[in-house]
Formats: sequence, C-alpha cells, structure tokens
Amino acid sequence: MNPEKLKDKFIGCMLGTHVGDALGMPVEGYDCKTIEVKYGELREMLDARMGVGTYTDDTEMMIGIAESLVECKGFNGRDMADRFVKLHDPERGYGVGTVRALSLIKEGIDWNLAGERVFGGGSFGNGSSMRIAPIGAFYYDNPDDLRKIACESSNITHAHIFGKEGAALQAFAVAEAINSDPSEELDKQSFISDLIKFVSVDGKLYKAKLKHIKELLKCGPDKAEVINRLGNDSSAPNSVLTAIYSFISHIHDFEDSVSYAVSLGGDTDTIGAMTGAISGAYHGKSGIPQRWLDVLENGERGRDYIEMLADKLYELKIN
Ligand code: R7I
Ligand code: MG
Ligand code: MG
Repeated sequence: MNPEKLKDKFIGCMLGTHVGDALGMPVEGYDCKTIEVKYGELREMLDARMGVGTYTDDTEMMIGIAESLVECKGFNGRDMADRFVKLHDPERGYGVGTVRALSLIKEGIDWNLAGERVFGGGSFGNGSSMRIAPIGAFYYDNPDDLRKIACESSNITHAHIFGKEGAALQAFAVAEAINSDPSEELDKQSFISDLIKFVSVDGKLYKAKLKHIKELLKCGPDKAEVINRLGNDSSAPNSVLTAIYSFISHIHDFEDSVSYAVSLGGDTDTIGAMTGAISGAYHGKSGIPQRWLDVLENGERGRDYIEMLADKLYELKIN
C-alpha cells in the first residue's frame, strides 16, 4: 500500500475513535426514539459534560494503548496497565468494572490477574473493545499477533472470554478496514465472512450475530430491528457487532456511518467510537469531516497529540 495512504489510515482509526466518542457522548444512554425526536439526525457535536468535542474513557484508554505500544515498541502488559491507571480521569466516565480493575492494579495486584477479579471471572463490557484501534492498526498485517495482543490487552481489565473476543474482533475489523481500498467497491458479504472466520470457537455468539449482519445487509432493516438483533448496550456482544454493521451499511461515508451509529441510542459514545475506528481505518483521516476535527478538544492529550501518537505508531510499524 502507498505509505501516505497507510499513514492516513493509522491516523484515521485513532481520530475516528475520538470523533465517534465525542459525537455520541452527549446522548449516551438515550434511546433511539428520544435522539430522533430531540435532534433528528445528530450530525453536529453538542455541548455536554466537559464541553463540545471532548472525549470520554473510550478515547482516554485508547491513548493509553497507543502510548504504551509506542514507548515499549510493542505490547508490554505491565506498562499498559500502569498507563491506564495514570491516565484515569474519573470525570471522563468509566465503567464500574474498569474502575474496579484499575484500583486493584493500583493496590499492587499483578496486571494480568486484576481483570479476573471483576464481576467474579472477568467483565464482558465493551471497555476493552472501544480502546483497541491502535492494536488493530499496529498488527493490521498479522491476524495471529493481533488476536494474541488484543486478548492480552483486554485481560488487564476485561478477562471474560466475551470481553477478549469482542476486543479481538473489533481490532480485526479495524485491520481489515486498513487492508481494504476505499476507491474499490468492497464486497460486504465477504468482508463479514472474513470476520466470521476470524472469530474463535469460544465466540459462538459473535459468529451468530455476524451472520445476522449478513442478513440485515440484504434487507435494509429499520433501526428497531438492528437494535433488536445486534444490541446497543455497554456489553461487548451487544455493541461491537452494532459498530461493524454501522460501518458496513454506510461504507461510502465516514460521517454517515458514525452519525448512524450514534442514532441507534444506548451506548452511543462507545458504538460511535468503535464505528469511527473502523470507518476511520477504511477512509483515513482524509475521510473525516473537517468541521468535526476542528472542534475536537486539543489540550495536552487532545486531537494533535492523538495524531502525533498515530504518526509514531506508523513510523514504528514501517521501520
Ligand atoms: O466495559 P467497561 O469499561 O464500560 C465501558 C462503558 C462504555 O460505555 C464507556 O463509554 C463507559 O460509559 O462505560 O466497564 P464494565 O463495568 O466492565 O462493563 C460495562 C457493563 O457491562 C457493566 O456495567 C455491566 O452492566 C456489564 N457487564 C456485566 N454484567 C454482569 N456480569 C460486564 N461484565 C459483566 C458480568 O460479568
Ligand atoms: Mg465512554
Ligand atoms: Mg459508552
């Protein structure tokens, strides 16, 4: 692939996470109908919580992953866990299971044992999937390493098999989007078939829902049916597939895919962030609307910092 294109895709999946997170944040927890009645199609960033264009835990943890990969020149669980703890800003709105895992790590529990103590055997929340874009990018050309590292990174906070499988699948969707050329017509059915093949034997639920996506793509369903079949809550099995569907059903336009993801309601910042990661990996930064990029928070660890991290990750990858 053309190096400039590949770099644009690395940046796109990480800024795409920030954009989807920031667009969905103000309506997190609203249902689909309420969003439609209040805002129609949500295509502009609203002011809420920490301000217009600000990110939540989804992007903050993604930054932790990217920093760690860059600094350690690859995966280092101890370092990644410590960065999650250091970056954790409670105002960004973390899930209860993740807060618990991070406090155990802070107390000195080994980084790869804390996750199992959450919810008695590990969380299957979407917290380890929402942050995974840098791993999808860094291992975009090696599915075996991608699976292994996605699962190990998940284990820090989400040790449940569904948590790990969701993170691996989301990372693989990012990787496959990087590997696809947006100037050519994508075969949607075979894109989903490749994801089905990637899912492990433990991920039957994911395989079944990917098959639902294949059916949904044929019939162009209404939003209620998509929510009913794929879910829109903060568990990984009820949100990762929803993001994959939002991307693939609106493949031609980054804005349409992310706006659609958020319009489904429920865990909007996270489904928006995961859709933004895949769609950004496909179209690159150049496919993200400038007016959205312009309003992203840009302080110490904001938009420019995220782009710089993506750039460093790309340089590490190609050198
Ligand atoms: O996964 P996690 O970090 O949450 C991420 C969500 C995103 O929407 C963010 O934007 C932020 O708002 O939080 O946090 P967890 O608490 O580990 O998982 C999320 C939710 O999944 C939990 O609150 C539970 O409702 C559910 N869940 C479980 N419920 C029962 N038993 C996850 N694992 C379990 C479980 O084992
Ligand atoms: Mg969030
Ligand atoms: Mg969320």
